[in-house]
Amino acid sequence: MKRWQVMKRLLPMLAIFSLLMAGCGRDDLSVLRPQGPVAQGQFDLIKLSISIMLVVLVIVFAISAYVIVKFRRRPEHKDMPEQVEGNFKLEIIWTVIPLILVLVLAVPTVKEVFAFGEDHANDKDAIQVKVTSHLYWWEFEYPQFGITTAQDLIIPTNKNIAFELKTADVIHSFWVPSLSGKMDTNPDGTINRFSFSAPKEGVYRGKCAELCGPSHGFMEFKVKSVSPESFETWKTAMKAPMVAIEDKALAETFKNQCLTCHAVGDQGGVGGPSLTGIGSREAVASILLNSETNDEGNPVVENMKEWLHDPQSVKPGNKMPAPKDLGLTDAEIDGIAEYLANYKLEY
Ligand code: HEC
Ligand SMILES: [Cu+2]
Repeated sequence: MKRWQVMKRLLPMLAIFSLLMAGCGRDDLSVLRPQGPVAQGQFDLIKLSISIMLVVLVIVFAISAYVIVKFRRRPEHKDMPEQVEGNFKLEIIWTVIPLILVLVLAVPTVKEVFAFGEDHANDKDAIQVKVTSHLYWWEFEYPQFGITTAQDLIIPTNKNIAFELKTADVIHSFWVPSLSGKMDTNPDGTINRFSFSAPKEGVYRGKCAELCGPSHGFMEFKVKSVSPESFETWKTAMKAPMVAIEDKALAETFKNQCLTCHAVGDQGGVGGPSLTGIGSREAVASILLNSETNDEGNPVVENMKEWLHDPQSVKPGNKMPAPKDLGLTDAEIDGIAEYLANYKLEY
């Protein structure tokens, strides 16, 4: 193949790669903009190892460039150059230097790994959160408060959050890039623990980081760090009784067809994400972002309708039956969508 033909094939690939990499630069999904102490420690490690590598790279390249220029073959060089075998001093130097570098890397790495795995499970002051991953959604249980929610993990700014991770089906991985590294959720009753904190108020996006099925890429969640006062208000609001649908017939349909799997307030069952206060979540089904502006009016209602009219087109392979297959009419679906979108929690 001629050189330009190779280039013709390589260029589009490079273009696609740069586009893909540009996608990794999202502010709220970046390891390079740490927002908490755990992520900061890990970012410092990245910087340390890259600096060491850069120094080694520059020195090695400088020496080889010097040697290539200085000792290159000249026209007057007719004889075989002197052959050298071994140099004790040099060999010691190039064994000891990497050893020192490895030590410089190892000490903070081990320290950081242990800090990451630090177990706050018995820390009375930490907030305990049991995370259960499901194809394709996240469940968050707060055993200290008797609260279970989904998709948006609400935490106070001033506490360590002690996680206990498990899965309801296959392996997933819990990852909030700006707050900490990844932690797998393993089947067979294995429980993984770790902790982090988010001292600044804000919304941090999380992703499943372990390929788990066709909608893996849509398996997002959000960590919402709020002031301690807001957290208290949120806790109370979560425990309030369910706000029912006004229309009696629609309320009955909702109860029979939806509350079998979903909990709302003090009502409902298990198998699907809790819908309590879903109107104030960051997204519907974790991926239809409610913050994105939308010409058709209230984005929460639009997203809710989009999801309820055809959940499979939003998240292929997800485990929610389409409401129209449950026998709901379009008008009923729209009514429930309005109700859920306006089911908000003040906090
Ligand atoms: C068989 C159990 C089941 C039934 C019945 C069911 N759902 Fe779901 N629902 C799910 C599951 C599982 C999900 C999570 C889908 C995902 O994100 O992967 C879900 C997700 C949702 C979501 C998005 C939640 C979020 O976290 O943003 C809404 C809204 C919802 N369901 C509403 C309804 C309504 C309304 C009905 C009744 C018409 C209903 N569901 C019936 C299982 C069910
Ligand atoms: Cu996944």
